[in-house]
Amino acid sequence: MRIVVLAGGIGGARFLRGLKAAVPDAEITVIGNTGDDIHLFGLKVCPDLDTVMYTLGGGINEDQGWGRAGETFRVKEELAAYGVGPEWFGLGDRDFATHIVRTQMLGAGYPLSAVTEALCARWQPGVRLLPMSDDRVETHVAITEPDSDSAPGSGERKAVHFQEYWVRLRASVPAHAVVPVGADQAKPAPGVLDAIAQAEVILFPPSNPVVSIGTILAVPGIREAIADAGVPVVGLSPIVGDAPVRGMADKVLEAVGVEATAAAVAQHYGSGLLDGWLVDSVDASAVAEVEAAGIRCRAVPLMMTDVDATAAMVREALALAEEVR
Ligand code: GDP
Ligand code: FO1
Ligand code: CA
Repeated sequence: MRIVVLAGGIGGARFLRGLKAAVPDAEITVIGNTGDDIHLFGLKVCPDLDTVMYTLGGGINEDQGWGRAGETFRVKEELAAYGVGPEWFGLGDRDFATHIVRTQMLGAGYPLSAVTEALCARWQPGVRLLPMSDDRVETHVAITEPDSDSAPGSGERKAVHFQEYWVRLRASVPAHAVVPVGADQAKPAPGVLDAIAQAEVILFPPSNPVVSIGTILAVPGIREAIADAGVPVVGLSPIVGDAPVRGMADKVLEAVGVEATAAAVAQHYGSGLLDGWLVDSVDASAVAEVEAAGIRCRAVPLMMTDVDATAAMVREALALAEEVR
């Protein structure tokens, strides 16, 4: 079966591990979010692509969900000794090598899609991992800078990179707006539209609906291709019991005027895009509202506690896809 999955980082990667277990012979194409990408120390870092690649390739730090297992931070310490930051972003020594290879290849003229393929030749993730675009897209968040000891009463309104919002500020202040800078000018990467057109089913894992899947859908042509593919599109809620399982989805949903509930996220995607939606069993009362919005909905356990539980979620998603086909 040809399956296309739109993926952010941890939520997408863990879901994909369950998908590979549930459907071992599936031909899986992953369209990865690159809106979280950031240039640091002269290097291009692609957190969500790397999280998928390391998770499926067996190199992930399992407890953290991002970065490499067995990581050390010598390079970061040496940079700090030169006074070179940012100190708030934890780039490890093993991970640095990935960014060096990527940046070297980009500098030599290879597009990000070719670079990603080259990196995956080592990790063998067992899926075809495509960046959503080869063009630079960077999600920025409009905030009011919180007061600090060094800058009391600054209260400055400004835009910061999404990583700064999440990793430095831990989403501790409201997001006034979330902007995928460059998305409107970006083209889908080679292979993206073809994979969507040839898919037999399209899945939205429980990834962040704004800064992961929302960013991918903001690349002109991708949303339209999914809506026009004529195959079931089924999503799984990242919101369980009116809160994200982890991360800051509630904060960025608020910025786009969407309630942090499983039903509201389904309606945010809309019946023009989604055919089916899974909510967690604790949100069973949301099923009627989602179905009233024209999206077939079921309540099943949605906690990705281990690969077996995740594979069971995948089977429910594929069963729902067959119901709406
Ligand atoms: P990120 O890029 O690392 O933030 O990862 P994604 O965008 O792919 O996924 C983040 C989302 O995954 C968050 O909104 C979480 O609520 C959701 N998530 C994480 N673990 C689980 C889980 O076990 N079950 C469900 N339903 N959602 C989860
Ligand atoms: N997340 C953190 O919370 N703190 C970090 O220091 C951090 C470093 C980091 C380095 C490489 C990488 O690929 C991911 C990293 N992440 C870090 C995770 C990542 O930035 C975010 O979880 C996601 O992009 C949020 O959507
Ligand atoms: Ca991410």
